Amino acid sequence: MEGLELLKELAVQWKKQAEQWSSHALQYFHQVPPEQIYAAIAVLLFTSFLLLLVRLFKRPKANTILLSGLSGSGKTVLFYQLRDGSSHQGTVTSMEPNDGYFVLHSEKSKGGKVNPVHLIDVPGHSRLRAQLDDFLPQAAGIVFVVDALEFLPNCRAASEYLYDILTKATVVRKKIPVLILCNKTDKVTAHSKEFIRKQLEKEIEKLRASRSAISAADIANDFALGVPGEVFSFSHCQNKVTVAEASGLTGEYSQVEQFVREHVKS
Ligand SMILES: Nc1nc2c(ncn2[C@@H]2O[C@H](COP(=O)(O)OP(=O)(O)OP(=O)(O)O)[C@@H](O)[C@H]2O)c(=O)[nH]1
Ligand SMILES: [Mg+2]
Repeated sequence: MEGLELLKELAVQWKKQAEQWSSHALQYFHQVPPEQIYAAIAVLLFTSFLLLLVRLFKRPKANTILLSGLSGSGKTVLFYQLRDGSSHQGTVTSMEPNDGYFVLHSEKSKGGKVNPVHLIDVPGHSRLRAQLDDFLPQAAGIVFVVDALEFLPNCRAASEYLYDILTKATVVRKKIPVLILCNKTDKVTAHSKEFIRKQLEKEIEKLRASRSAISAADIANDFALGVPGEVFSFSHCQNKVTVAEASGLTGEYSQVEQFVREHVKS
């Protein structure tokens, strides 16, 4: 019983104290000239406005996915599939990048708010490839499309292109993830992604040996690839390099969408 009494007394004391404080505060408030109150409100509004501006102009999060790879690997077919859900059969060698900002076709039916993706298909022709550099600073991920059907004759060229990408300063510094996409798996003669990964690693190992000899004199050129003294493996890269399979033509490209969604948050 005693404890209860004590509690009651405490509560009464607290109530008194609170009342005192609130009346003090009210008194003080009445004493303050209205100009000061207006000034305080103005300062408050101004700072919130500034914070809003900072938020608006903060560098936007990278939401661009680049489609790269040799000419004929199937980038443009894939671009249209991701956008429209159809392949626009009969595409020709691209001369200009396809640049689109859209909600993935497969996500259009989804209710709620879905973030659009900025997708750029960079032509594979060797003279047009340099355009990739313009887009790299905004890239959240790179899909490197490989023709799994005609892989062997193109292995060297694909490896060179991939080597260039993996040693680009922006890619290394920003650790831009790369998805090596083995395309055209609808054909039975297409090589497996494991086979392609191993061949690319072997070929890049050769390039690494020959190029590191050159770049010793020309250090500004490259970021060294791999771990010194070890045979090259994609797992040595600073950025995440993964391998996946797809068939743009027949609409099996869920692993590309997964990659896109992993790096451009919805
Ligand atoms: N069998 C098969 N053929 C494909 C597939 N994807 C693309 N192709 C064919 O490959 C050829 C080249 O496809 P594109 O998408 O134009 O190639 P690209 O990578 O855009 O080539 P560039 O624009 O020159 O860089 C076309 O004839 C396509 O029909 C696929 O998944 N399977
Ligand atoms: Mg194309």
